[in-house]
Amino acid sequence: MTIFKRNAALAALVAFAGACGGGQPQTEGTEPVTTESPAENAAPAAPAAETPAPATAGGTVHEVRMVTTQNGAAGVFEPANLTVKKGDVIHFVNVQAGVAHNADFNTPENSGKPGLPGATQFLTAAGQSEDVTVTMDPGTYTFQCTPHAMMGMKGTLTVQ
Ligand SMILES: [Cu+2]
Repeated sequence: MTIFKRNAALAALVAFAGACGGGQPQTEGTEPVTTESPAENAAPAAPAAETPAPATAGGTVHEVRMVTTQNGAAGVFEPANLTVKKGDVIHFVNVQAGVAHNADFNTPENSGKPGLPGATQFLTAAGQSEDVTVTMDPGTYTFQCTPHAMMGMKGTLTVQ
């Protein structure tokens, strides 16, 4: 009888030990993982860079006004001196109707210089214009209005 009791007690002890054998109940590493929302902030596409208008074949356009003076007896280029780059365009425009002006680079001062453009037509109407492309190499050139050159209608072009 006593043996039986003792065994029972042992069994109980074992059972108890067994229960505690595991030690502290281990919480498996189940740290709450806050899963970031996978919804990525779809960054708005960068606005397309402003694409500048493609440069035209010509270079910078320089306007030179042909202004009549002395009641049509003479004239001046405005500006009379300008600096450009090869490939630029000179936009000659007549200001006053009734007086003919042109722009001619075939002047005595330019004699022998290569690449000179031809003379413009005679511009007689107000606002009439003609473009001249700078084809000369760097240097200084004189241009004039054929009818009014003797009256001082001349200009100086510096090509850089
Ligand atoms: Cu003139």
